[in-house]
Amino acid sequence: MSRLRIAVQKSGRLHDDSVALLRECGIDLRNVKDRLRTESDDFPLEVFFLRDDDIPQYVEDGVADIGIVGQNVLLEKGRDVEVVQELGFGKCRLSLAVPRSESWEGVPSLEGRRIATSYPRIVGDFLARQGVRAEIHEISGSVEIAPGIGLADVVADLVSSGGTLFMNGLREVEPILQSQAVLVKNKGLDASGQRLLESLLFRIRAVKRAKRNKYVLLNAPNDRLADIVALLPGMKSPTVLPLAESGWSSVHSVLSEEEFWDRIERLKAAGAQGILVVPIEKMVL
Ligand code: PRT
Ligand code: ZN
Repeated sequence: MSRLRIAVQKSGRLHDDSVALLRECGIDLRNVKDRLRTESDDFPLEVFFLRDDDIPQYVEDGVADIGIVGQNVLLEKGRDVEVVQELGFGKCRLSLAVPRSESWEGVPSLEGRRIATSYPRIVGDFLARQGVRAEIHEISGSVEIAPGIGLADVVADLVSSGGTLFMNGLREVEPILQSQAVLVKNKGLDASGQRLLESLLFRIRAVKRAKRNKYVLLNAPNDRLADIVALLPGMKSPTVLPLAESGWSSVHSVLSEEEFWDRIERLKAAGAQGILVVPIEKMVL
């Protein structure tokens, strides 16, 4: 295989983040606007721009070797592809929502009711697991208007901020699925394709890790150094360098997003001063 072929959404909510991720991996793409395909000069990658609904099938059929698609679409299409990496963008949930004026008595109360959704398979499986029989009406867009026009009693739709449901007089009552964009691969990818995928994954993981972490520099009085260093994990261990002013050191380390604020407060309390926090572009372990 000379080039790895990746399927990416042509336009829509996943397009920009997908292209940005490839660019952050050092893969420059020429002319992504209004194109059906493009190639990269600096990585053996060919990009197909498609509707997200078609991506699972293209990857299953091997027309594309890999693809970026939402877990919601992947589950709905039920295609036989392998998820190789969660990408952390395109986050949303598929949720049940009812008109705000109505009470909610739980999933069993859906028995015999009409549910409008673009995700009949996921919703159907969810109801079957709960032993509830309801009428699923598949509609391809503007699901949120279905109760207002008398088409359904309840909707199951994607939600991120909740603004769309709110504006349509609906209330989110039950999450069915949490979703984000994932990288999928064709299960029969050959050895050279697999090598290219590994190299792409190596870059993606370095970019993702870097985003989750910050580089921290601070000044520490030497008599407090032991306490301060103990608060900083670092990639191996923190770097400690003497400052020009005697009795002081500069300490450099890496902190993850989750522990960040807690550690910064404890570092200050332990005597750290002049704390600088800097973004990291790539992080290779
Ligand atoms: O043309 P194509 O078929 O490729 O695109 P599309 O119109 O089918 O999909 P698109 O671009 O809208 O979404 C692509 C993917 O983005 C989805 O499959 C999800 O994986 C992911 N995603 C993340 C979302 C949302 N967030 C989202 N909020 N997809 C859709 N929405 C819609 C939702 O359907 C509702 O209409 O946004 C509205 C709700 O948003 P809030 O913020 O008001 O709650
Ligand atoms: Zn779509």
